[in-house]
Amino acid sequence: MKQVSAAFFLGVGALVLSSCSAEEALRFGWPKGITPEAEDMRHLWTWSVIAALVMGVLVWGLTFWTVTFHRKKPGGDEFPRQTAYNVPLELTYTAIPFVIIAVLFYFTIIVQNDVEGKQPNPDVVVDVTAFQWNWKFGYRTVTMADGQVYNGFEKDGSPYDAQVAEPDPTEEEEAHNAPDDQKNNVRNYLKFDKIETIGTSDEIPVLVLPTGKRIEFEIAAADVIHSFWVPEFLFKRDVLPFPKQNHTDNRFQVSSIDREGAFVGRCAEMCGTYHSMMNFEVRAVSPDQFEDYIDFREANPNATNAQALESIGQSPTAITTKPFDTKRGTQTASN
Ligand SMILES: [Cu+2]
Repeated sequence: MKQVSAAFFLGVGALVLSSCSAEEALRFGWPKGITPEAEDMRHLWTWSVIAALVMGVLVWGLTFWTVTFHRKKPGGDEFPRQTAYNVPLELTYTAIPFVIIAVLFYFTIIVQNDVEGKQPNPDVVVDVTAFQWNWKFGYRTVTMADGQVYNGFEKDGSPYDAQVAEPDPTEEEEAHNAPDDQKNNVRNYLKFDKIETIGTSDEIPVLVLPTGKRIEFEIAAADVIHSFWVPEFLFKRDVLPFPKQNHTDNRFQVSSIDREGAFVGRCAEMCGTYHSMMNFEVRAVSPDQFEDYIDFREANPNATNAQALESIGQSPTAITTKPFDTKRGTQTASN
């Protein structure tokens, strides 16, 4: 047993030495989270891996002990002592896995409840719309430092392309009278806000958010299933069209973002040809800068998001990722 524990500590020691720090080693490959929820998940992950390693070392130890010290002796033909149908032994090794599962289950539920926990009146509510192949972010409500609430909600959507074309009254009438299953084609679950950031093929959408504030995301897809993923949140959730009919909880919160900076976001659900270019960026800024940003965008509805970012001294374009070059049109038959 002494050798086994020595081997374990050697293994952990090697892990620690091979990386920059013990903290990084104990993340076992996960990114450094920026929300309290991410930290909770990281603790669960770290302890689960340690538990699995302890169990692994025990099993490997027993395996090697068996094959090393209980080999067939040269010349000896008799069977070793048989222990099949040993009821206490079998009960023990049935009971132990149940205990392990129960412990893992308990801590998983605790962390899951924490991650999925929502509180009324979050400081910022963002409407996230995913579409092939980009993102739209709208600021629905923002509670300012003086307690004033900015309300930027404009309307629920009709069909998605109705934001450019006026809805056709006959179409609306038809949709209204359509059988229930066809009514589902009316995408009035989509949200439109006064301040919106829409990504294009040339520009990565930068979602500006304040640090230290509770933020709610309401996610919905305009077409197929996408997935909202910010690796540093250690969290992703599928973005479905028709969230209600698809029985998905399309709202989640982070209790705060604890570090300023730029963090890449991605679509994590294979959603078609340009799925891989469906990136965005979360730009976490101080609450003061965030208020200035909202004020600027409110006062300058025709200004671009890049101009608003510049007005608060931030890089106008994404830092963590760049638009994907499809190289269309530059290729000829010969290359
Ligand atoms: Cu997607």
